[in-house]
Amino acid sequence: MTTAVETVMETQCPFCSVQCKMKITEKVDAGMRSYTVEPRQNAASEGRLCVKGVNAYQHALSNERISEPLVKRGGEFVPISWEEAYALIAEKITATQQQYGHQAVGVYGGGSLTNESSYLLGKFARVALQTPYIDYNGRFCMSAAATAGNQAFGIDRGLTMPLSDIRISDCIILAGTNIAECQPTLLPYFTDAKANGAYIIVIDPRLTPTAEMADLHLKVKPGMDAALANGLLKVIMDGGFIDQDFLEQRTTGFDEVKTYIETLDLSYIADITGVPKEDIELAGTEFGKSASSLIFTARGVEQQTDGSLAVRNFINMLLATGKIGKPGSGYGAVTGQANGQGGREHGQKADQLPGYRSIENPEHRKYIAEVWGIAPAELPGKGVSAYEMMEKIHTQEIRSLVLMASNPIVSNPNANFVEEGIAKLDFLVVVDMLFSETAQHADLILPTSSYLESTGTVTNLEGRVLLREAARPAMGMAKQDWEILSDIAAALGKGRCFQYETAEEIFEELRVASRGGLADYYGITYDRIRKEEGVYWPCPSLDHPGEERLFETVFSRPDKKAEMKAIANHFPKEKTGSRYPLSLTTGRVLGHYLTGVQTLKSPTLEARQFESFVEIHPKTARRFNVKDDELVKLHSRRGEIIVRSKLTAAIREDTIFVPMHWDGIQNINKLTSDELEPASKMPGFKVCAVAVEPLLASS
Ligand SMILES: Nc1nc2c(c(=O)[nH]1)N[C@H]1C(S)=C(S)[C@@H](COP(=O)(O)OP(=O)(O)OC[C@H]3O[C@@H](n4cnc5c(=O)[nH]c(N)nc54)[C@H](O)[C@@H]3O)O[C@H]1N2
Ligand SMILES: Nc1nc2c(c(=O)[nH]1)N[C@H]1C(S)=C(S)[C@@H](COP(=O)(O)OP(=O)(O)OC[C@H]3O[C@@H](n4cnc5c(=O)[nH]c(N)nc54)[C@H](O)[C@@H]3O)O[C@H]1N2
Ligand code: SF4
Ligand SMILES: [Mo]
Repeated sequence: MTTAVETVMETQCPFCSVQCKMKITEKVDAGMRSYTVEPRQNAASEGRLCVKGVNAYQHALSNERISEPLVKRGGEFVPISWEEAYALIAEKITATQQQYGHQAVGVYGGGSLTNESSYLLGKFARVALQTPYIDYNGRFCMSAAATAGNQAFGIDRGLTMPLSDIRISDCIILAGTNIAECQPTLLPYFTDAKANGAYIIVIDPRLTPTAEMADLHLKVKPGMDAALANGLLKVIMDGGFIDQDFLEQRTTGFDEVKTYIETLDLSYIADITGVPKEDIELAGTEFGKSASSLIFTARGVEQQTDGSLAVRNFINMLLATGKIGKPGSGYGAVTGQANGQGGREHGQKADQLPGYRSIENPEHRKYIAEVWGIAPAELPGKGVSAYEMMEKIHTQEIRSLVLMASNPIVSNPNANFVEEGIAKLDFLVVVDMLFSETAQHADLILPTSSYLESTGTVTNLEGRVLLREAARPAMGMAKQDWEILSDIAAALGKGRCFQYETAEEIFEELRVASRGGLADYYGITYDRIRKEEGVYWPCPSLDHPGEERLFETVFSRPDKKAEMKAIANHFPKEKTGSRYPLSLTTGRVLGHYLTGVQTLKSPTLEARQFESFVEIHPKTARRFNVKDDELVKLHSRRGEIIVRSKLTAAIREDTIFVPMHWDGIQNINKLTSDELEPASKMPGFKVCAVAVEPLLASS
């Protein structure tokens, strides 16, 4: 008789920014493997898990994992040893750089990487490759909110307050955030707030599961949030809800805002935003009269070519009423990816050095050069944003690319153009654990560890630094991301600066590198995280508790005040018209994650939803001769795709919605526009002009 063998893995979900903890038990009995997944208590998720977390073991243990280095020969991927892989990279990168210069090699990262790996990726680009060209997928995620936070407050931390403030707040605005599907384990914070009497306002062109919970749903036209916030500011000012003392002591710029708002007419705002005037009045009054208020924004507001401006206008509402830095009041940009927060602090960004330092500031360069053991002059200057890197790939200014933790052919806007560029690269190295559409174009694929097999810290949406420890050995020949980077650096002759045995050693260096910066991790250690179940940054010393609530007494700008700014009404750049009559907006569904590489490899999640769809209002469908549940063609100025129709009155009549989780013929980014917001370089994923027609003419 055989006895069953059980392996217990204590881990943390690889997907969204809540970072729920869980226990996975693998049971092998008579050759049969089975798994049970249980949530584990932790502060943010309070012991909850969503359907993605419950099934996250499936892709990680899938037999489709890449488990050895693969080189493309004659159009086929064939296995090679790590030594051969490193030798090939050294040969190709050296050849590119000798012929075209250091900047001909680019590095592209992602917000799934741990703090240790994303820190090292930045160091790898600057020290091992000496290239200015590094950026990452967070450019498409948090960049607009980051720009707004840096400008208004002087710091970019997603939530200015702990999650526990939600339950004690009197009025909560959720603008362009679909918590119920995108951070599902946080939903009870909001339903509890509602049970405690909070008034909840959701701003979204669709009646989402999040909007269903609201007291008031403002079904805004895509791209019109900044104007809507102007309308709300008008109601707040006309109602006398402003906090004069706070404005005088803690802010600058209010007079400019006031002067502009006084020129506005609420009926006109109602007209251009598509939100009835009475609803704007009701929302502004509820917000204004509440004793405490929170505003959350996510990608619906931010992934626009005015993303940072729209966010600033929501921040204007909080500042005008003095509702920040106090219990139950504050601003939250709901971070997206597992390490979307930490991944944007330690040097993956084109213009950034660790600790949120600037690569253009001589003092900052000097400090980091010293930590890295190089001369400041050896540090390259600033690079360009993620999509701008794709443009440089297209023009072949960048000829080789090291890609780690992203699938840009599916996640960048104007995807046909991006794919054309990627196909031109002389040499593409992809570090991944699964075959993404982009990995298919690689010359070399290096197998990385999944979340179950790697150790490192991630910073959740609250700014709380958590430790995820390896729960099982690496699959096959896979290594950890930071090991791969260190090994490549050694192959390039830069091993001296990349001598690490463990992730903790990298974290120890990161602590010092971030010390004194805006995102100061110096006081955080692995031991502290283990004992305290996570530590908030900023945390400048070992005896500092970490800051849960920011801005209680001062803001982080040099003058210690928050900056208000008038945001003039404006419209999305790409207009609908006779050829492209509808606004397309894009986003997510509960069961899938980003470009679907991981969740579509999970049989349970794939079965829930195996193909993409377009949400279209029944009246609009009739207008364009589209029936329910049939294949339709969508096209924009940039491309076309085919998806299945889903008729629903939950969406505005002038808008259609398609999720982003599918590639190939269902890749919605073949349609989206590459117009970028000047300040943040965020593309307008959430609005472009499209046409819809049935795939087959009806008989
Ligand atoms: N299930 C699931 N969860 C996820 C992810 C996932 O892929 N799947 N991804 C994670 C990541 S990386 C991120 S960034 C977050 C994203 O989290 P969210 O930003 O909440 O998700 P989205 O669905 O992209 O967009 C949110 C809402 O914005 C609305 N919207 C569209 N256009 C507009 C507009 O012009 N104005 C307003 N006010 N709203 C608009 C959409 O209808 C949608 O309901 O989710 C994280 N969690
Ligand atoms: N139209 C439209 N486009 C969008 C958006 C939208 O709302 N609408 N949202 C944007 C947003 S917010 C985001 S965040 C981007 C995300 O878009 P992508 O950056 O393309 O994100 P993923 O699909 O997560 O791709 C991650 C890849 O990294 C691999 N991976 C996962 N974890 C690790 C790891 O630890 N190490 C390594 N080496 N690899 C790993 C996965 O297997 C996968 O192949 O998409 C953006 N694109
Ligand atoms: S996807 Fe997010 S909410 Fe769901 S289990 Fe994972 S971390 Fe938690
Ligand atoms: Mo994201």
